[in-house]
Amino acid sequence: MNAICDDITTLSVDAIVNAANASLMGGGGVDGAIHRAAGPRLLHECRLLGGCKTGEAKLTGGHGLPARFIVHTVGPVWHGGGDGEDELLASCYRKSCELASAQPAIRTLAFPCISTGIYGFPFERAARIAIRECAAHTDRLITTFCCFSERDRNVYSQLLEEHGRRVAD
Ligand code: AR6
Repeated sequence: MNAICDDITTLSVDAIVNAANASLMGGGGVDGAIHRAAGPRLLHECRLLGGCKTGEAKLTGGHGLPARFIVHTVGPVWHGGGDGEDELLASCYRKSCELASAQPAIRTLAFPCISTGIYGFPFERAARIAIRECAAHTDRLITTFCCFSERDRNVYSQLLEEHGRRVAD
């Protein structure tokens, strides 16, 4: 697992994850950027999927992206933490890892910081969940956390170091 600061739509990995909404019809933030970069054939493929529930994940092709696949997952909207948000976010990472692991052509996978933009999930709390779930569910995969600011990347780098120390103990 590693953390970088980049535009996820530019990454040459086997699959990127999209922080989508339940309609899978595109939106703002990273979802909008992915749809713009992938082109209209992505929207066409998404239309056939019948949406996606919060905490679930669905796979499409990458179309115009350098990545061959996109895992679309729907994070929870932050309502203060008493609404099952932690478990739903954990489920996004778990289901995304499982879906990617089941596709033999996927070895490298990049995540954006799901739910931490428009959906308002506290950043560090989300990052701890992301690292814990990916560590537990990505035996076969090389996972990158693709942050959108240096500040966010620093949070991940620090938490990944902590995680590495715990694993080594
Ligand atoms: N590359 C990497 N990360 C990005 C990019 C990018 N090009 N653009 C934004 N981010 P958000 P959410 C970061 O709001 O909170 C959409 O409208 C951003 O800085 O994209 O899960 C969907 O349709 C933040 O850290 O997703 C949903 O309605 C992270 O991506 C809703 O937003 C997630 O921010 C989902 O909200």
